[in-house]
Amino acid sequence: MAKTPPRIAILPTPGMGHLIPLAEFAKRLVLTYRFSVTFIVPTDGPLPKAQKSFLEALIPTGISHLLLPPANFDDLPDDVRAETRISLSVTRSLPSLREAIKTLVSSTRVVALVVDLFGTDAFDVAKEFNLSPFIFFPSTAMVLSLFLRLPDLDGSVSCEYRDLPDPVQIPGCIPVHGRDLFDPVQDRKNEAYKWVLHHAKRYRMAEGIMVNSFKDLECGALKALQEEEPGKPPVYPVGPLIQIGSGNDNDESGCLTWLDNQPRGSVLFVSFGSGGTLSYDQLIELALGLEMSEQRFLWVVRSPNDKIANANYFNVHSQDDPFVFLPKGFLDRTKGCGLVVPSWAPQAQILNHGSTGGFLTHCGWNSILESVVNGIPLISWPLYAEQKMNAAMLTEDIKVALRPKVNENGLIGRVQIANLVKSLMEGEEGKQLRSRMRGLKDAAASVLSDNGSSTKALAGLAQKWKDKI
Ligand code: UPG
Repeated sequence: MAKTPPRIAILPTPGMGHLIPLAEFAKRLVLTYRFSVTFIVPTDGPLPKAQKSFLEALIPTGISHLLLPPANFDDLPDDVRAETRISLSVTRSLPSLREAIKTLVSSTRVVALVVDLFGTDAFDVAKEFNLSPFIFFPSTAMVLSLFLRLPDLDGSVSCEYRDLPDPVQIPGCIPVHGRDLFDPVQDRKNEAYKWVLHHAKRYRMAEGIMVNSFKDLECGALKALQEEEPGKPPVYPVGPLIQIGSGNDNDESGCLTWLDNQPRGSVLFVSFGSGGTLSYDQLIELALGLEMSEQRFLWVVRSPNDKIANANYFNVHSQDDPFVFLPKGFLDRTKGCGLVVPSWAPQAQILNHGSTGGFLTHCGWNSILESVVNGIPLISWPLYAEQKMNAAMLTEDIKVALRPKVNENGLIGRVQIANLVKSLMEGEEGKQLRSRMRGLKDAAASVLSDNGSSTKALAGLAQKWKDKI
């Protein structure tokens, strides 16, 4: 047993947006620092195909996984919020997690249990087995800072945060209006808020928090997070950790071949992440706006949902054939200049392709980091979770995105979409955003180089874990 490499156990909560950066983190632990890594995955039934094939593709890199028996959610109402469901996927799996870790520690030296933003209940099990509890935070330093401040904010504010007259000041960040704070804090009576607050209070139990960001992107927020304070865990900025080629993606939809035949920097990529959906009316406006812009585009489309914006969060595949919802004749009229693909596309490769020149994004943090690493300027179209905070940072702080405004009908109209797309792809403003993005691209390469700050942060963490053996 003494000769086997030390093992890190990782507990991802549901969602590709959590699994993807955790997998990149795990790859570095295995390839550079010679740890073994096991993902212990909570489930609520058979694993969605995208997650299953993603985890299977990690096996050859030396990252194993085991699926916990499904947690039962039959008692949950249909409108339960994602954060509640995600948190319950962990609490309801604690007995099986305990058994899984018991088996793991009987055959290898497990050093730490890493959870993501909603997994802190697993710390109780970590303690039982003397494993160091750590958090991998897959979003921004700004949102992490808000999590750490939330218990104080909860104690000092009595109204809804959106009714506060002044913006909320998160240390080292641009001021954010209460209505733009992340979704689950928008209704303090909802269970989702209680869960977020519960996790926020437990963040201080962690021995350290890894955040997928870097100093040139979030200088103020990271500086404030790294100031020592009694009870605050050390913060390790290890980003940008992004998927380079998505191991399990092939070019089934023909996106990459299509891009090969387009002029350099000419295509706008349009995607709302792994689970984002638009209403029917908004889908029509977007389609007609893209058409009116007369720019080339590659759009990953899902069938609309008029009730919620994250209808596909737990299963990325479109509920119905999305093409039947597009405006009549749209596909014929845009043939040649636009490509529309259903549900899922190899995003990492698309953003890395020379023909891609802009990205209309829902502002999921992985999507933003993938754009930064490739120097691609953005149109920010936040939908849910913390995406409005991310959009505020992109447009008001680092200034690498254009942000559309919602009209009196609650929609982003076709004319505005067309104008913004033109402006991003061929206007003066687009040039300035692109140039700032290229600066960030260089900075990202630099922090990940041998002597870069993110490499050093990860090396420090790895050493800390090795010292425990
Ligand atoms: N992706 C693909 N193909 C697709 C769609 C997505 O490869 O067709 C990949 C994409 O490259 C990225 C990931 O899936 O790596 C999506 O991640 P992200 O952009 O962060 O979006 P979400 O999946 O929506 O991520 C959730 C939250 C988001 C948050 C993120 C990290 O919705 O708000 O920032 O998790 O916490």
